[in-house]
Amino acid sequence: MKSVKNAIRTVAATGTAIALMTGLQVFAATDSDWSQVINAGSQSVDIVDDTGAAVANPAVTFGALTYDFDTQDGTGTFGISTEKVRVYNPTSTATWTVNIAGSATTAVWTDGGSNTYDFNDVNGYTDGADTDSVGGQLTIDPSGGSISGVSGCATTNISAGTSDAFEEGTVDSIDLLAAASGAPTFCRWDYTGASLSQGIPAAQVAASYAINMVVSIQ
Ligand SMILES: [Ca+2]
Ligand SMILES: [Ca+2]
Ligand SMILES: [Ca+2]
Repeated sequence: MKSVKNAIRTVAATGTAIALMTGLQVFAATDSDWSQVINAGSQSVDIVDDTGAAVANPAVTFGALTYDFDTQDGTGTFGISTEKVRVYNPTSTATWTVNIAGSATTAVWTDGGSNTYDFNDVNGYTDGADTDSVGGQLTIDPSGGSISGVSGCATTNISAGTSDAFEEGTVDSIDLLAAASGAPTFCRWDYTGASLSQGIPAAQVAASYAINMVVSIQ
């Protein structure tokens, strides 16, 4: 009789245990579903150094010239190993264009005083029908530059622009490089080597001149 009681107790205890386990599985979830969304970023352009760090104050120094009673041309290069144009495309859109423009269409090279010359005169070395009264014209030829993918990104369907000269109100920006349909997405590229040629008016006063140019992506 005693052993039968024990058997019943054992069955009862097992039954209780089963009921408890069933209750745990249904009501006390110990696993949780975590989620993380990664949104696409925005296409952008920056000037970076050879380590990929942003350059605080990018600059181009044209080769020094000597005063000339005639017209002459200053030359320089936009995009060098320590100041690369870096294009960021953290999106699924393949196409973009990076161009360069004056800080204003009415900008001129200036020595900070009264001496200036133009960067976008359709007449070239002499003044034409634009807002200022000085000649001068800047030509940019990106075609000989080099494009390299960052972190193994391919350069498929990415190409440098062609030579063009600024003309106030007509050519206010010049394309440096562009990605056509089929270019890689979620990638970065570096560009260097755009040739610059600035036509300077005859008898331009000897001084140190500056102008500010801006790169942007569309
Ligand atoms: Ca002008
Ligand atoms: Ca002008
Ligand atoms: Ca003018």
